[in-house]
Amino acid sequence: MEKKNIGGFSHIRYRSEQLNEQEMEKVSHEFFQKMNTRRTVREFDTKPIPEQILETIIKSAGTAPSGAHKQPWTFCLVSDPILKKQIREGAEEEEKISYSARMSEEWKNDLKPLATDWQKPFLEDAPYLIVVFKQVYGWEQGQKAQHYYVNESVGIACGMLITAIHLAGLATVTHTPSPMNFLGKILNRPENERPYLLLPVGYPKEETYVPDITRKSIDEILVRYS
Ligand code: IYR
Repeated sequence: MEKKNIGGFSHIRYRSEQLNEQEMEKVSHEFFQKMNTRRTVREFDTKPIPEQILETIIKSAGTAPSGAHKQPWTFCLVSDPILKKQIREGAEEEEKISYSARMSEEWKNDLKPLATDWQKPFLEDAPYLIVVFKQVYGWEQGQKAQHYYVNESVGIACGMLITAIHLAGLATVTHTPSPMNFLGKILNRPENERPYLLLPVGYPKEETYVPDITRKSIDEILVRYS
């Protein structure tokens, strides 16, 4: 390994895998096609999945870039049925209030095409829940350590997590019960960790339906400055 000392810190030579333009086009197009088949799923099969697969998926999320490389994330992998039930009950309690009192009429109208309501059976049906926590600060050698760009870092890691779930042929829904402090209590998380996202992971139910909606076209999302 070729090493260099830069500013008193060890650096290693980086070599990226070089593709020719034809290969680049093929690989990026195939990746787009694969990603374009991802859909948010709200009905899951209870069929078990080897835990090693979930561990590898979480390792992929852990490769995300983060502010000052602080890696300000914790991924809780929940398969214990008692905890899943408690999480479902906690989420439904909040969601019931959200749907009946906290969400605006415009918000509820916007959600109509998605056919969601306060009931969250997927939190018990899916064999795993990944509860992502952001660390608003860390602990290094017994000292409080500052974390930077925590929301951005954890958001990027969650994007990579969702990608890894999809590439494994599994499904998820980005569930954000609000407020979600019940998650820290149920999972007994330390004070520096705040719940960020709740992802049930499993096989989609054999016969399930997703909204017949389309994605914005490239012309709607891309502005060129050439
Ligand atoms: N958090 C609620 C409501 C909800 C809000 C949005 I914005 C969505 O895109 C979907 C649902 C729930 O999970 O049902």
